[in-house]
Amino acid sequence: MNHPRRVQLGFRMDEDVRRAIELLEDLKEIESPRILNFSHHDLDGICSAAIIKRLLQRYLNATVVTKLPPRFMLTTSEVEDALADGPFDALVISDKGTFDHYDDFLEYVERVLVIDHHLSDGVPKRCVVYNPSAHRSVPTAASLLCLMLAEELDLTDEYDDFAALMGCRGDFVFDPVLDNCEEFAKPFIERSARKFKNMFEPKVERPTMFDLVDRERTTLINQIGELLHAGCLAHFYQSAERFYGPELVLNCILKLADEKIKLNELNSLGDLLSHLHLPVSQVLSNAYNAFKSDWDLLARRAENSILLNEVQGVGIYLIFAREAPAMQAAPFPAILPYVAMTKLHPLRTSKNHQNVLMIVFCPKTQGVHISMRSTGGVLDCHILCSELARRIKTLYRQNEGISGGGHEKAAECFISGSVPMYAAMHELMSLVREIVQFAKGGSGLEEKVKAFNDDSRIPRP
Ligand SMILES: [Mn+2]
Repeated sequence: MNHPRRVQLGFRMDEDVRRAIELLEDLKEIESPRILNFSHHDLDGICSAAIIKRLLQRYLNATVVTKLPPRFMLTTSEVEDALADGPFDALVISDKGTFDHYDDFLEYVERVLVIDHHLSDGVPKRCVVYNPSAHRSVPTAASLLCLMLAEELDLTDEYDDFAALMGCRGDFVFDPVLDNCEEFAKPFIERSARKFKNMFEPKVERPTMFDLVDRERTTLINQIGELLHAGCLAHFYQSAERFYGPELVLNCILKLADEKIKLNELNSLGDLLSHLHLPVSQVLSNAYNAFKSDWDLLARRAENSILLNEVQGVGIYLIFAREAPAMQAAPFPAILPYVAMTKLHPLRTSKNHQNVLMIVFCPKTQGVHISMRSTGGVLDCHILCSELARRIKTLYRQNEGISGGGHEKAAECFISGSVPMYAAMHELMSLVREIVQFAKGGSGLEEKVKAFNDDSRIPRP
């Protein structure tokens, strides 16, 4: 038995966890079940997919088909396409949001399990959903939730731990240099810091995309996270067009386990790459070099952000810029929003705000991508992005191609289709002006935010 690791208090008592466990236990009745897993194409989603695949192969002797399509929300046509490979006994949707239309997939597959940590836009009622953030924000990563489920069912090993740790890294759950961490993940991160001491040791090297406050030091875990994040983008760079980045990264993580690489003996990225054989190691390091030069380019573009206003201690800034040339077609936050994140803390300190909210307005090949990143405070990125998407949908009577949401401190809004760029900017500015007026008119910003909240049907206590 490997259950003394009762990682999170009350985990087993959670009704949603119990239903998720039951669904997986029931699959034991089927000899070698076929399971379809759709996971988010970012680092956390890929790490979730790695943990799910390893668990289901071990525990159920299952055949697991993993799909990492380049958009966040899973659609019916993607499910239909995947079913061309034959029927499945279960569909697992990980780190891809919690949407009520996920219930529709029960028409195609008998069991649907959603494992997620995004704020919800409507919780499905008939599938099994494990999402601690379904009704109020509980910052964590989907891969940690997958690991916790795996620990309840079966023996896990250091490679599952490593995958969950990388997922937490990708989703900014902890900062190993500052030694801080979101509450939910604390027991796990503390355990990992003991297990992978080599990866948590601060060192004076180039700061990574994950070093948001201390830009002097970094750690190996942040460097590996950045390398793998760049790997997820590999197919956008010409040298690696025949590889699909997310699959490449998934295979790297699985390979470390297959080859039993001693993770606690790695000392540098070079060590890690040397275990990954050609051509994969070459593709990864090329993508990483291209990523770093794109980063420097975008850091210059993001230098002159514009202060729009300050609302109850939150300085609201705007960056209006294009993505790196290779990323202009990426339908997700590729590099620029991460660059913007590194500007939050310097602005907070130098301009004396309690908090900073950065809005990144980025015209792309297909429409406009608006990202919001904040250090916290009264403005909630998820609510603002959801509200913006809702307004533009209503104005343009268009549902396809417009979406918004995410987390309190990081959210996205995608606007494509027939909506012109100036209209997206106009609606964004009206929203900001409204918030400012409410705040200054004394009628309580919380009430306004709550009104958005009710409008967008996001249940919160
Ligand atoms: Mn995630």
